[in-house]
Amino acid sequence: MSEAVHDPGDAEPPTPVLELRIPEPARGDKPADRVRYISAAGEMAKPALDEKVERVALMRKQLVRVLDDHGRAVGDWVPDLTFQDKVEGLRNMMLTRSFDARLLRAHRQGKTSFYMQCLGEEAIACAQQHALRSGDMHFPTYRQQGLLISAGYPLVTMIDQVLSNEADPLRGRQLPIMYSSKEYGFFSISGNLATQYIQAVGWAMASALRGGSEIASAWIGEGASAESDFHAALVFASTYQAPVILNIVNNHWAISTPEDFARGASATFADRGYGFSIPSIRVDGNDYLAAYAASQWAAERARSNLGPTLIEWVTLRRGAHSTSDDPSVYRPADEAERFPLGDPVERLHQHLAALDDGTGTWDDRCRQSMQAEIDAEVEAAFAEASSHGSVKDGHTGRAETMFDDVFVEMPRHLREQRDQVAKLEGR
Ligand SMILES: Cc1ncc(C[n+]2csc(CCOP(=O)(O)OP(=O)(O)O)c2C)c(N)n1
Repeated sequence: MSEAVHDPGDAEPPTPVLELRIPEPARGDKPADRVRYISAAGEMAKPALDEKVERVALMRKQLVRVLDDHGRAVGDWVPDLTFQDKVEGLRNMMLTRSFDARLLRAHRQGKTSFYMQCLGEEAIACAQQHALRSGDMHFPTYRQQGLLISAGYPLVTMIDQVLSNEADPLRGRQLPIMYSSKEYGFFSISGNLATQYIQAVGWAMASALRGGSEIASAWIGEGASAESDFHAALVFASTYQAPVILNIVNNHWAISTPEDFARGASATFADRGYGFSIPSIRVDGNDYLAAYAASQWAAERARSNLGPTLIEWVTLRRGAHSTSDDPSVYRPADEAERFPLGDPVERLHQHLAALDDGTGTWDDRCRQSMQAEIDAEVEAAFAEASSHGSVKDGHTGRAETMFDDVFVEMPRHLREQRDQVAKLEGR
């Protein structure tokens, strides 16, 4: 306690001087400290869909895990996935990783101004996409490209968007990587963090109001969960029991800010949901099978009118925040190596290779040939998109189209401005 203000002539006890708690990074050196409360694979029981929030309270502290250190799937949460489903899951994660690597290279080659990868976090989006249905709507951040890729969205169109070329469906109006596709259940990404959380809850409420069967899935990073929009979304989601999955991807870093800052005095991010009476669980985000099972559980709860579920996905951002960031100045180089939950691609590969239940065979050679086929697919998509040009070589949408797609009938002053732009550009 700080020095007291005390007048010797005063009979009252001294009043303590107020102190403000300034958060300090509290990560210990032991790898386990990074994740807090690591449970063993299979340790967490799977509750009934309608289990009371108090009875799943422990799950906001612990960690749902399915894959053990030997790649075996154990416990109540083992999902009902075929061998082929799992191979497809691995392929989607590898495709996402290969896509990211190619676009990162494109940035280094000066072909795009900006890129953001999701290295190390692929399992979460890829598995959840597989657990949801067509018609459901994701409200993603910039780190869920795995949703689009797993849904089979054309890679060429994604690259067209990153290059802001003439084939970019968003006509160069969005920052590279801020995709949008209503058809693929991928709501337009907003650069303003957390806005998508309230939009997701509103969309879910509307779906229920009109008697639909589609659910929403809200996505946020742990850093952005400190924004007031996140809390407002939880008020509405819990009050109206909206059919929504509330994902918090805890990848341990918000650019250079460690997760401790946004978490504040809570022990976990999932703790946040409990205060709103929302069943809240922590899940090993690098375990594809756990990610699928938890997403399916939350989706079924939403579809059965049991309301929202909050999921804190524990993972690690293995790469830089974006191409504008240099993590070597604020975090140890061996962080990914020491991270106790490993790598999602390696773990699902290990699981497939260890399967001895007769459902299928998988080995390093299968993986190598899949990798070669994926890299060729990405390279071909890149070549095709590049043939549409890029903003860098002037092959971009025409400036006067910036006023399109906003009003049913364009107001007169905008029509005039559009014509002026066209004239300036010599059209
Ligand atoms: C409202 C708002 N505040 C700040 C930013 C700048 N900003 C962009 S990304 C980012 C970090 C977000 O970290 P997190 O939510 O943990 O997600 P991650 O990038 O780790 O996936 C910040 C501060 C922004 N885009 N919008």
